[in-house]
Amino acid sequence: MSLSPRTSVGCRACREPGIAPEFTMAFQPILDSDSGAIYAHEALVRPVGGGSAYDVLGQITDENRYAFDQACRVKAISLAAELGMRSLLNINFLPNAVYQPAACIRATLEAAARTGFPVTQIVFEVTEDERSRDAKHLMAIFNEYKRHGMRTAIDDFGAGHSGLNLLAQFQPDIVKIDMALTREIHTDRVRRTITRSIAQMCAQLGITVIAEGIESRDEALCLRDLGIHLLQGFYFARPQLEALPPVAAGALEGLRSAFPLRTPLALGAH
Ligand SMILES: [Ca+2]
Repeated sequence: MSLSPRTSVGCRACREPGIAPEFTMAFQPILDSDSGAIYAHEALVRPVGGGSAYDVLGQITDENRYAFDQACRVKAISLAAELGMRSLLNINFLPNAVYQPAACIRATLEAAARTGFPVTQIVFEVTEDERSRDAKHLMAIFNEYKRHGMRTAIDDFGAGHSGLNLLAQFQPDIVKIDMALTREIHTDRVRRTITRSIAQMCAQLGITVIAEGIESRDEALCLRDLGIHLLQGFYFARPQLEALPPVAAGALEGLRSAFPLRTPLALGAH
C-alpha cells in the first residue's frame, strides 16, 4: 500500500477514482439459532455470472481500490434494498481505501437514502490483516460509522495476531470468530478452550459474537454449548448470487432435535 491513508490523497481518490472491475454480490445468511430468525446477511464479492471472489479481488490495485470499495458498498446496499432484506447487512470494507472517514462515507449514506435501506441495518466488517496496518485510522473510521448509527465488526477474529490489541483500544459491536478456530471444533479441546474464552471476554465487553465457517451439525452444536448462537456457514446456506438463500431445510431442526427447548448454556459452565 503506497498511499498514506490520512493525507490529502483522499481528495485525489475522489477526483480520480480509477476504474473498478465489474462485479456483483452474493449473500450468505447468518442464523440466530435460538430464534431461527436470520440475524444478518453478509454481502460477498463475486464476478458477474458467478465464480470466485479472487477473480475480482485479483484485479484490485492501488489505483482502483477506492473506487472498488465505494462501488462494493453501493452494490451491496442497492441489492439488499431490491431483495427486500429485513436483517442486518454485513459489508466487508477495506480500511486502506478510506482516506478521510467523514468524506468516504458519503456514497454509503447516499446509496442508503436513495434505496430506502436503513443505515442502522448496515454492519461494516473489517479483517485483522487490514486493520493491523493502522489501528488509529481504523478507529477513526469505526467511530465515524457509529456516529451514523451503523454497526462495526471485527472479521476473522483469531486468524491473525493483532485482534486482542485492537480490542483493547476499540470495542466493535460484533466479533466474528474465524473458521480457523471453528473448523472441527467439536474434536479439538484447544480450539474449544480458546473459543470459549473469546465468547466469555466478548460477553463481558458487551460485544456480540458470530461464529463463521460452520460446515457441520457437530460444529454448530459445539459452538452453541460454548454460548455462541449466531452461526454462519455452508451447513446452513451457501452464498447465493444476487439472492437471499434460505437456511437449508433440516439444519435448524437438526440443532433443535439435539436439544429441545434448549437455551444456551451459561458461559463458563464447561
Ligand atoms: Ca467477512
